[in-house]
Amino acid sequence: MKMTFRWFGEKDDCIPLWQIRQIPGVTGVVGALYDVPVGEVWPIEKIAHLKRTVESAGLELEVIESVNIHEDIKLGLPSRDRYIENYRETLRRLARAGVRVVCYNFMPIFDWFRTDLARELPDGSNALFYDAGMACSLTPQQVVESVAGKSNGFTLPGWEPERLATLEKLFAQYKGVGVDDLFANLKYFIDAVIPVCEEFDIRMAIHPDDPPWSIFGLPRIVTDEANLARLLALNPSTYHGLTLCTGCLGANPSNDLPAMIRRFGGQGRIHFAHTRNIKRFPNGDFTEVSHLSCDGSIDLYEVMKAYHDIGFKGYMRPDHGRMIWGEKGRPGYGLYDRALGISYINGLWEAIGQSVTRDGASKRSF
Ligand code: DNO
Repeated sequence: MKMTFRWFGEKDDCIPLWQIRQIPGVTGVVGALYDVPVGEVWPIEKIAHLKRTVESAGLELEVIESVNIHEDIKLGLPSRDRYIENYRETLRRLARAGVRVVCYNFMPIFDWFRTDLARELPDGSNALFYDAGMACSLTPQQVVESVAGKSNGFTLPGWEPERLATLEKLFAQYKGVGVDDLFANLKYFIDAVIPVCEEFDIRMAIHPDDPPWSIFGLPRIVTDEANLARLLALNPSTYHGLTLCTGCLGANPSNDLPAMIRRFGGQGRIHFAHTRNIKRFPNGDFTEVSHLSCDGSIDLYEVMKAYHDIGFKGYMRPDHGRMIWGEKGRPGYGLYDRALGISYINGLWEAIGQSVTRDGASKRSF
């Protein structure tokens, strides 16, 4: 397992690389180019600059999150071929720069979705919150406005204002696009990029839908074990794999996360692990919490045990954290709580490895 930390770049992250370098166990950052319009080829010089910046801080750049997918690809429009060709070229360039995994999502219009970016928790910290009732009563436009107004001045990943300015048009385009269409459009895309991935040794890792159910009547397909199996079956190459996000998939209580990790990880199809906790409420609301198992609904010990049991060698990152100790920053992406999350994950990993070694069953791999 290789521990990483998401970083939004020199201009758009208030956390400097030297601080990330000092978090125990972190070997690399998960980066991206945020100023290249979705669908365009990533410029070689910009990739090289990002790589140099990260490496000169003593860190690796082996994971990109995300190379976003143009809506025309998700919609299956004839113009998709141009965007897919661009994507293939971006993959070649990233692979030549040493990137090994690309995380992406296939959610129509919206990326992750919350109703509140700073809900206060009993200990005075705050975190991202999903209010199920409010999610049904708000219009997409109201959601966009409320998210933009509360992001502490940062553009949130997946919530780029240019794209969301055309909401009405996008919703009209998705009329009549159902789950089967989305699967077919994903297959078309994956079949086109996987040969490049195989040739250049770079893996695709699709991120689950967050939350893992339909919003505003839009289809969503990366939601549960059956759908993950269906999407992996679209192309048998192990270069076509998953980002297993416990926080996203865990919002649905029927998702058995350790079982999914054992099944898909055991098949070599999990390339990237997002590890975090959430607390579900009986009315369908959920809040993000610290990574600690007893603070939320997800048993992180069982999650890490499953990764350990399958001998997970992929990349992991803590996912969102709370805002604690008065930190002001990008919602979900402060330094302190994510660093605490890493230390907790490292502790679980070491303890699981030690107990396994003592039983004589296997060796520690961290
Ligand atoms: C939010 C993230 C997502 C994720 C994308 C992957 O904080 O978890 O924006 O990066 O869905 O493409």
